[in-house]
Amino acid sequence: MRHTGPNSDPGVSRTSVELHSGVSICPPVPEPSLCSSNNLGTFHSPIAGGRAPPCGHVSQLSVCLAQGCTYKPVHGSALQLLDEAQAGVRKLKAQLGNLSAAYGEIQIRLDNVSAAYGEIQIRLDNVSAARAAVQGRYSYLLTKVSRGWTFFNGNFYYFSHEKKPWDEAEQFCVSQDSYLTSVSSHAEQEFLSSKTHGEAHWIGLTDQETEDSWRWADGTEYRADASRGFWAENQPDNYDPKKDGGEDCVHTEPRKRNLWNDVKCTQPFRWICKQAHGQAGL
Ligand SMILES: [Ca+2]
Ligand SMILES: [Ca+2]
Repeated sequence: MRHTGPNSDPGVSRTSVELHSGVSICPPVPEPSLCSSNNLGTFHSPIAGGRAPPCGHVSQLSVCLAQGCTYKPVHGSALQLLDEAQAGVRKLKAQLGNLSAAYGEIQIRLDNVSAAYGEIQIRLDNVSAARAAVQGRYSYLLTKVSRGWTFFNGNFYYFSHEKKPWDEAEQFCVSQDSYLTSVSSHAEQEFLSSKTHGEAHWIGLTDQETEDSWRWADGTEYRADASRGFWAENQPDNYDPKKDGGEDCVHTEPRKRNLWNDVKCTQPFRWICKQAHGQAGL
């Protein structure tokens, strides 16, 4: 059998292929191949030594493929480019997935860094506040010392050079955010004694409200048994209650190793103020 076709375009081969026994042949292509002209690829005939017609109309190409022609896209063809583009898209999608994962991890790390920064900021604020507090306390301590106060065992003490009755001395101490001193230990008694320099000083012990019911001006509990060793011999004696109501205020007696003696509250003596630990803020 022989196929012939029109030859409207001499630049395009219009091959007529003889049918050999047992081998099919692609049909002739009436028009120049779009595939060839578009350089999409090449059809190959199953005939030995033969050549498939160039790509033509879709219907003829379908017939050719049905008869065993194979198609091989040329390098750089649109189909290959499409394959490469699809491969590129898949690669980009994969990379996008990786980027998304990396972005998520970076976001988590940023959140962690942000949280750590916040914690550090809080600690810095605490350190700044503590530093300001220490500076404030240091400044307060310097001010107290410059005004004649002495620091001992967590408390500030003020030893006056003036002399006043007990009530006025107590008013002075209160005006300085303190009280006439209490004495709670032998160490404190010895410290006070060492600072009185042979002068009697009021301390904050009185029984003005109720005779023989002693109380400390600063609210410290008076303990008779623990205080017994601080009293001078035969004191307190509330001497001569018939004359001016007896003795209700206590001073240190320098002639008796600065031990305590009750005397009349209206007598003028030097005095000792104490600003306790809590009041001193230290
Ligand atoms: Ca008394
Ligand atoms: Ca007395």
